[in-house]
Amino acid sequence: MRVDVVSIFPEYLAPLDLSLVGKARANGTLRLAVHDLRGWTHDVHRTVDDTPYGGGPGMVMRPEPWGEALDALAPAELAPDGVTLPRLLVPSPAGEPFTQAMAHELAAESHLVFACGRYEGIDQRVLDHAATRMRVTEVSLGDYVLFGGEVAVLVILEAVTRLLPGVLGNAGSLDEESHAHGLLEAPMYTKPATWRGHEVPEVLRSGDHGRIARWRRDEALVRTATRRPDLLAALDPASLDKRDRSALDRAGFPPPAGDVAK
Ligand code: JAH
Repeated sequence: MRVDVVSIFPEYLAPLDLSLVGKARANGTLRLAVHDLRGWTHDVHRTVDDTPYGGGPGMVMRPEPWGEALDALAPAELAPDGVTLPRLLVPSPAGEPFTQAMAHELAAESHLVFACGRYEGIDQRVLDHAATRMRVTEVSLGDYVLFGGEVAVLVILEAVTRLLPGVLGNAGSLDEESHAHGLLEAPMYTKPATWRGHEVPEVLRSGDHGRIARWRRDEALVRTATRRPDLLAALDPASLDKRDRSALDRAGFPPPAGDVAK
């Protein structure tokens, strides 16, 4: 996968050299380039912002450097595979929520371009014009405001890179992890069996794989009901069988209405 990131603080993206994202870059799985937006300015002060039309506080990123950057990185006539339009991602508190499902979607793309805004954001016409030759998605990591989009890009690229073929190997199972099945995961433990007076639950040391699977499923259900009632409510009621419902009931949660599986 090819990825281009445009920012006025390219050094903010330095962590992408590290850890497993850095390894995916080093072995060619991820062809990532970070670009300084100011390289597409022409005035002596390399200006990237200006005052907002209509008034108000703060500054807005001016369109001209962004237009040149996107012309250079995603020329209209030259998609990498000659067919698919590159995908432009713009982190913004006004974007659509980033989810594990979106991470999977992005991991299947051949070319991503990230535009990191600062200040009050990027002139809207940059996105409107880009949409004539790229697929544009404004994306939010959650309901809070940062100084700019750079940290959001770090998060998104970490979530996407681990889904690229060959990055995880068999050590990490993508279909058993949190959010693959819409539930939070059960707690995990390792040795020693007793630590500072706290014991690992007996069931996990029993060697009874059936009981262990049931215990983990119950923990996942109760955790999800407690911490993320929104996720529980979004489950297909038919994905909960009688034992699931009884686990929720024993913990004092009304199971979602609907047909019971099995
Ligand atoms: C802030 C440009 N949802 C996290 C997030 C993403 C981007 C921004 N803030 C929060 C942001 C200022 C300018 C982007």
